[in-house]
Amino acid sequence: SDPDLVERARAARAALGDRAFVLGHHYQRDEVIDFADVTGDSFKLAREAAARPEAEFVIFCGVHFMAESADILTSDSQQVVLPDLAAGCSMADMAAIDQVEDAWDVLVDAGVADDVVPVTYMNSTAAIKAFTGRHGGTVCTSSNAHVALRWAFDQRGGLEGSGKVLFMPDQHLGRNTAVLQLGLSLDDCVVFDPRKPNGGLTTQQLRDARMILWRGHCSVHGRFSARNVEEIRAAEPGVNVLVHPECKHEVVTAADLVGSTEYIIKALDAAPAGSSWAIGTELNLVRRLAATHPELRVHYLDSTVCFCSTMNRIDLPHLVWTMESLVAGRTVNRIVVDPDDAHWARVALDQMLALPG
Ligand code: CIZ
Ligand code: SF4
Repeated sequence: SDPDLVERARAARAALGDRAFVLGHHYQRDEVIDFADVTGDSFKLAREAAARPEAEFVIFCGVHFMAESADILTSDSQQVVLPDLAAGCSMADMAAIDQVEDAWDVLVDAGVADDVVPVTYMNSTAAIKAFTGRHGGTVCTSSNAHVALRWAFDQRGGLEGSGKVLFMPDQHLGRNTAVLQLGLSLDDCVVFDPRKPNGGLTTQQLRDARMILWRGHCSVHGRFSARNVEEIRAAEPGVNVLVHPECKHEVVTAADLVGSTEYIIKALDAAPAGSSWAIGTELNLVRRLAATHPELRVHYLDSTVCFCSTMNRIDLPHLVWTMESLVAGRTVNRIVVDPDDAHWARVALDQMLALPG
């Protein structure tokens, strides 16, 4: 990157000192990660932010829903700042609160709402987390989704009972977890499409379903296919295929290992020298893993470039502008969650933190 900008970033960072804490998501560009005080997945970063009450400014290098979670978990006097407000998440945007409220009305009309416990992935707006809290559900991450689902079914008599989960917004994480970790069948899962009347489902389908999966997906992880797995196995005998659970069911079943970004990082840290890996997650992270593990053969599962375009919006110019503005006494791009939503989202986040294991 531009040496001038790097110099300006260093100067602004030094001027802010302990007043600022910079968080960097694993999918961020290297030029941004270089200035992160801590790196992590969305869950780890939200907790790191909450553990820094002395920081006046939390500069969140990630996407909008992550900055919202940081605002919910930090104190009112702390300001959470997102260096580019256009850094959204297409998956989170696939579940708008009015669509979810309408979907709940469909469940009420079908006579099944009392059986349903909502579970929302961390990758959702604060409004969806608040909806989940108001309806007695929980947030989950890709590491604890199986625990969250078991807990949700236990609220309605266990897996053998007649309870159901409304899982938002990622249909793939919901399906993969229900089928591969809870032992439900694909037939137990239906997809609720908010663009269709009644979600595109009959009342009977809603009554029979155990998992009502919101029709959302990640535009990065959703691109990998079973063919990518076949091709890398043919090209690279002995390769270990490791993918994120936001990938399609066909990809996850074809892979050798499935796990969150933190899991992927730990798996490579523990991998024997000389072993070969094909990773199905965001490209900034895979490139960094390849660079930090010269003793391994690290491949990208899909040879076509696949960054998360919104993660990539946070670049060094935006970070410099943000830090220089704060140095000059101007708070820019502050993320503030509506207090009522923040309260109920916190209820759903606290429920996740109280899950066993
Ligand atoms: O796909 C993402 O954006 C992930 C895995 C986020 C996170 O850190 O949970
Ligand atoms: Fe959203 Fe996918 Fe990008 Fe993550 S990688 S921020 S889920 S679009």
